[in-house]
Amino acid sequence: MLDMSVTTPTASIIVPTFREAANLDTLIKRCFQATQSAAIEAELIIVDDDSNDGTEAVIEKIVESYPVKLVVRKSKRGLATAVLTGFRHAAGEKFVVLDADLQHPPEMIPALLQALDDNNCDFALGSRYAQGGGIEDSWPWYRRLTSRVATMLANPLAPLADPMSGFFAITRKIWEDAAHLNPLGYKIALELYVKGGCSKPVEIPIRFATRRAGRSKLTFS
Ligand SMILES: Nc1nc2c(ncn2[C@@H]2O[C@H](COP(=O)(O)OP(=O)(O)OP(=O)(O)O)[C@@H](O)[C@H]2O)c(=O)[nH]1
Ligand SMILES: [Mg+2]
Repeated sequence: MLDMSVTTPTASIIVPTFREAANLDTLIKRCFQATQSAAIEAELIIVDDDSNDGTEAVIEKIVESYPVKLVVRKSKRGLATAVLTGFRHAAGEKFVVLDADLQHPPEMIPALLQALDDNNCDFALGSRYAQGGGIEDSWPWYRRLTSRVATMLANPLAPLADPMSGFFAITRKIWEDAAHLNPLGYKIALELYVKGGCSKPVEIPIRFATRRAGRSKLTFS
C-alpha cells in the first residue's frame, strides 16, 4: 500500500477501480482541485482489484503531490466490497464515493460534503434524475433504459430519484451503523442507505458524463 497521509483529513474520497489507469491522473487532479478550492482537507483512497494495467505506477507518481492511498486487493473482486474496503482505510469523518471513469463530476464533491453539514443530513446523493440533473447525450439508449428500470425497481426501498447512483457522501456513523452490511449487489449506495438506517437524504443534481477512457465493467446481471 502506498501512502502519503495528510494530517487530519475531514473527508475521505473512495474510488473503486478495475482497469482505470488511464483515468486516474485526471480524476485525482480534478478531485483535489475541487476540495482545495473549497478548503476541504481530503484524502483519496483507490481500491483496485489487481488491475495490472499500470495503476500502481500512476499512483506512485501522484502521491508526490497529493494525499492518495492505494489499496490493491489481490484475491477479491467486486465494486461494492471494494467500497467497503475503502471505508476501512479511511481517516475522515465523512466519506464520498465516486467512479473513476469521470462519469461523476468531481467538482460536485464539495457540494455533497456540504449537504451533510447544512441539513443535518446523513446521506447526500449525486443525482442524475433530480431537478437540474441530467445525462450527457452520448450515453447509449440501452444504458438509459436499464438505469430507468433499475431505478423503478429500487423505488420501494428508498424515496430517492436516483437510488442507483454510485456518487454519494455519507457520514462515518452511517457506515458504522451498517456494519453488518454484506453487500449483495453492484449498487452499494442503496444498500448503505437502507441498512445504515438513513432518514435525512439530500439529492444534489449532477450532470452524468460518458466514461472517459477504458471499458465498462457492468454486466447484464
Ligand atoms: N475495485 C473494483 N472496482 C470496480 C469493479 N467493477 C467496477 N469497478 C469500478 O467501479 C466504477 C463503476 O464501474 P463502471 O464499469 O464504470 O460501471 P458503470 O458506470 O455502471 O457503467 P458505464 O456507464 O458503462 O461506465 C469504476 O470506477 C470501475 O472501475 C470491481 O470489480 N472492483
Ligand atoms: Mg462508468
